[in-house]
Amino acid sequence: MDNTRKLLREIKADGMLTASPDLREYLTGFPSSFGFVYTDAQESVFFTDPRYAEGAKAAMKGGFISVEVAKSEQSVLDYIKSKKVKKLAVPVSRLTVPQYEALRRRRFKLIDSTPAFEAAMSVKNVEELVRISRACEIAEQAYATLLGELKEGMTELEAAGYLEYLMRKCGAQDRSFETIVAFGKNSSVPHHAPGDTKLARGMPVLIDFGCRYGGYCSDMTRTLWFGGKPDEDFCAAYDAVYGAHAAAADGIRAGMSGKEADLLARGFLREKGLDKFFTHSLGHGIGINIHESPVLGQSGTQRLADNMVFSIEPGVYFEGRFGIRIEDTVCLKGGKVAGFMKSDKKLTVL
Ligand SMILES: [Mn+2]
Repeated sequence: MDNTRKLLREIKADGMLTASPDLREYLTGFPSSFGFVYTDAQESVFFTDPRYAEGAKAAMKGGFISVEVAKSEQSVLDYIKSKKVKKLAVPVSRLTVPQYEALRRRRFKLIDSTPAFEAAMSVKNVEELVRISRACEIAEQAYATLLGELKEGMTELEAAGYLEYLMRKCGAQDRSFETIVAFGKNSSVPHHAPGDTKLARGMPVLIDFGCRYGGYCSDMTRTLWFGGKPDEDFCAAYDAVYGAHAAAADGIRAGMSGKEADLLARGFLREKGLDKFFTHSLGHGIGINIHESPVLGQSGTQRLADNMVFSIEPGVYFEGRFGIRIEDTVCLKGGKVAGFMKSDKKLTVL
């Protein structure tokens, strides 16, 4: 993948310099922990260090981007200065203070490239959609296997570790964020850190997880009931969250703002008197980053468009008792929501 020229066209600058790992990966398709991508009308150069040079050369062979070993950040800036670049686009909010100072000292006129990156990255191309779809498939496959393996006495950490192992076994390169497994009342903390709580009969189980495939993330949450018959309060709350998920999935249209999308689920929960327990946003964009544009929440001003990928994840949380969240990764196609995920969202009782 080479998105360097596409980005430069959108940013009216003489040159563009990018050092953030996620933005660099978006530009080059190549993951690395160190490097700079420089692009102008004539060339794109990926400056990196010897740990990545060989891999990068192989990955970008035949493409527009050339690979050079950089001696230092200063030498990269000197190179750009030697090309008489005046207006230089950089992701301003990602710069460190020393980086900013170094750019100022060389008297570049800085243009912020962040908005162009966010807009471009939120709309996926066919290759990106294929990778996300596979990341979703792997997550679902691993989850289906895990369900058969959940046993009384198993700890949250054990279940989280096993799910991560299953995703890798199915071909994931990594998890997309720290897996959340919450047993019993721990589920009332939306981002509970798994610990040594043991699974017992008569407990809700909340699992929020995802994996990375070809650099792209999936994100999924299921809440199930383990052992015996779930109590009435839990079932009623589950139905409400399930309904809120369906209201959003059926109602979201291209052209809506993220705030309007969020209100579909929030309004549904309000009718049930549960909106005050829905303490987070409806969803977030998913791509190279597990959280990116667009925001589907009260502050979401960006309009939703075809080929955007985001989560739909309404939830309700009752402190000290239990929490429920149901989350799918979805894409907008033909103006409507098209799901990547096929696994059942109805209440599973094990
Ligand atoms: Mn999520």
